Amino acid sequence: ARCNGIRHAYSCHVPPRLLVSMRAASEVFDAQVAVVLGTQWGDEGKGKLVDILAQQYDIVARAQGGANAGHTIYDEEGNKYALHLVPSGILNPKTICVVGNGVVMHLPTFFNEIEGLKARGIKVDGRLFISDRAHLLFDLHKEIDGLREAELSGSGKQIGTTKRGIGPAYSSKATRNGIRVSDLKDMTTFATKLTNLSLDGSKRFGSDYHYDVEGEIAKYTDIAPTVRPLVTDTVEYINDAYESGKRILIEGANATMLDLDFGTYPYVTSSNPSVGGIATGLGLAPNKYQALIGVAKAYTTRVGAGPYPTEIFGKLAEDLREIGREYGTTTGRPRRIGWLDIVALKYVCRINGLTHINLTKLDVLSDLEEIKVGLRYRAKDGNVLTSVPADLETLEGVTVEYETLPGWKSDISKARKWEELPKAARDYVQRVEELVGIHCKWIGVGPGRDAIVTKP
Ligand code: 2SA
Ligand code: GDP
Ligand code: MG
Repeated sequence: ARCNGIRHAYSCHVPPRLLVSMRAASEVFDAQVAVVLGTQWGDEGKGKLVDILAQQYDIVARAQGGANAGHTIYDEEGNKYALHLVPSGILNPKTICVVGNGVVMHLPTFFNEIEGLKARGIKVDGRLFISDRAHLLFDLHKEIDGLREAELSGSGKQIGTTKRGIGPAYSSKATRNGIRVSDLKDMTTFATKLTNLSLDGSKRFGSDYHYDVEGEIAKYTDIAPTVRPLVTDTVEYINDAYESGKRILIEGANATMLDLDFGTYPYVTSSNPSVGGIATGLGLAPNKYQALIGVAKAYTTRVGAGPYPTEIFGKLAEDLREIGREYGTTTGRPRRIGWLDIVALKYVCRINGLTHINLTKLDVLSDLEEIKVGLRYRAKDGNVLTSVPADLETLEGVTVEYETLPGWKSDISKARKWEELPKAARDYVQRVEELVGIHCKWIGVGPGRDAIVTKP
């Protein structure tokens, strides 16, 4: 269904009881279950939106990824929080946070994060649950991640991972010798399982592989009693919560262009950051999701290697990197910069069935005379590609055809209402909506919690 050429999720797609008019982000977003997903290569600003919406939700849940994710939030006083494993609902005291079964859990990082939050006055006790089915990510997974990357560097084919052990942890899960949170109930069996798991590293990498199994067993024996009170059958918890009318916000990590299946494989992460990973990573069925919110930067960034058709180089990229503070939240790596890629965005909208978009960091483009958006990929043979190709060589070889839009050349960071944005900025947003066919409901104009405009 289309309204005025634009597919408006609100006016056309959702049941009548959800038809509410919302003028400010603080107004109630009437979806009992909403999912927030990254639509590009990560770092679109998912954490900020989740933090804002969390004020209206009873539960915020993570479903996939691990401590590779870096979700940055600034509170009203400008204090910065960088979350990796703790869901971005934690700053709202009323919200319960759930780490679902699909997340790979590095417990020392998780507890460090919790301690850091407590030290800053955030009440965490009784508000955080982790799935008994979640797989544990150990230092051995980080060690293997580093060794694999080092091995690939010889051929120049490094993925550019965060070295947080993500790929190896999901490998253990798929190989079926992974260790789950529920295994912490019996430390004797745990010790045998970890000793066996470690053979995957020592047999494969020999003397290059360094891992203190005994030390790790001792460490986890210490941690286990602290973990146990948080361990929950989150499948039952989340479904009971849903059935009793609780409002649930699901926080995606990473993004669809980094999806193990739909991303630029092998330059991807090892989970499914698209909607499928939400279903398998939480155990709440997809027919319960009433809103699927895609977060998209008004331009794009990518950290790590891999094809990036609309990438920008030189001074413009450097300027945007500085203005947008485009450095990794987890590793501090400079992010690559590019124009908005409509071909990729449409592909991602389809895969996820997005109902709304949060277009973020529009303020970062404010100095530009003109702004480009990538409209089409033309392959080396001259043909226009109708979607994102699976074959990397084809993707690397495309020429992007752009549309150029006028910039607004004024500060928009104080705008809080749609009418307060300059016409050229509104036109930019409307053009994006028109091209992807989805309502850009929220527009980010700064990193702060209040720096958001709701588009009617
Ligand atoms: P991994 O570590 O196995 O998941 O890496 C595989 C690819 O996925 C990319 N990746 C990310 N891309 C953007 N942001 C991420 N989180 C951090 C952030 C990144 C950081 O919020 O800034 O701090 O560097 C993230 N996590 C994984 C990664 O770059 C590889 O391309
Ligand atoms: P996530 O991984 O999607 O949660 O995103 P990150 O937190 O890794 O990176 C997004 C960065 O952009 C963070 O530093 C945010 O504070 C910042 N940010 C989010 N939205 C906006 C916005 O609208 N404007 C500006 N200037 N910064 C934003
Ligand atoms: Mg991030």
